[in-house]
Amino acid sequence: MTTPKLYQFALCPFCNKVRAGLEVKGIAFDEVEVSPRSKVELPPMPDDAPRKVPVLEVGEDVVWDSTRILAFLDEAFPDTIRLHPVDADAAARTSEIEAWVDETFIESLPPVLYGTWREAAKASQIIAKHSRFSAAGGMMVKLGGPIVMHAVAKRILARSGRSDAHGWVAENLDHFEQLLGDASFVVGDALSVADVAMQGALTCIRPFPVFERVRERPRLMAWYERVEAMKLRAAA
Ligand SMILES: N[C@@H](CCC(=O)N[C@@H](CS)C(=O)NCC(=O)O)C(=O)O
Repeated sequence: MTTPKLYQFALCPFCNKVRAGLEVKGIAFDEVEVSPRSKVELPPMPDDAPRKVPVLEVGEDVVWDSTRILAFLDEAFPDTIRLHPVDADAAARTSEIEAWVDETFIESLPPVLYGTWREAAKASQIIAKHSRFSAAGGMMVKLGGPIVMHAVAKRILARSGRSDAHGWVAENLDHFEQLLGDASFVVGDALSVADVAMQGALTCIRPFPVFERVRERPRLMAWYERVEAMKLRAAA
């Protein structure tokens, strides 16, 4: 089989969610950083497919949408750790939490990735590290992207009716911590797509000041590291 290719933006939480899935499964992959405006790097896709990342290409298969990609991985790589429980109740619970991560938690992230100029500068550095765009194109992505995203982040925060971006993330962390309780994983006693979605999204904010809000919660941090250790073991 050819090496899977993940088409991504380095700082897209949905892409980090898929990366976490690939990593816990120990699936080696190549990453292609996509230009945010033109998205010229994307592979050919049907007309009705959204021109969004993440997109995963595995041989002839081109799959888009993080939720669909993680489901596809369980089918396409049956010898790897399964992310979707076989038990119907557990499966429903994991999907519910995955949807909460996608719709509620990830919504609160742009204001802590780009909300202050310090954060936007950090974002720019990370994007630069992943990009292999031409000098002019690269400059547009490194500087233009974070400037545009700074404005978007401000709009998202205003729309939420809040003024404290880090406080918003902290509220969401409270919710996830309650779901986790004292358990090792968020649903049942095995890793699932619910853990992968949240841990991937958190990995996206790890280099940013807001990650302090995770570090200051021992139970949450222990869970984060538990999933991280599974990635390292799968890679070994
Ligand atoms: N539901 C999709 C959401 C993907 C998504 O919103 N991706 C954003 C980046 S975080 C994107 O590609 N935006 C580009 C655009 O809308 O032009 C998923 O789970 O993959």
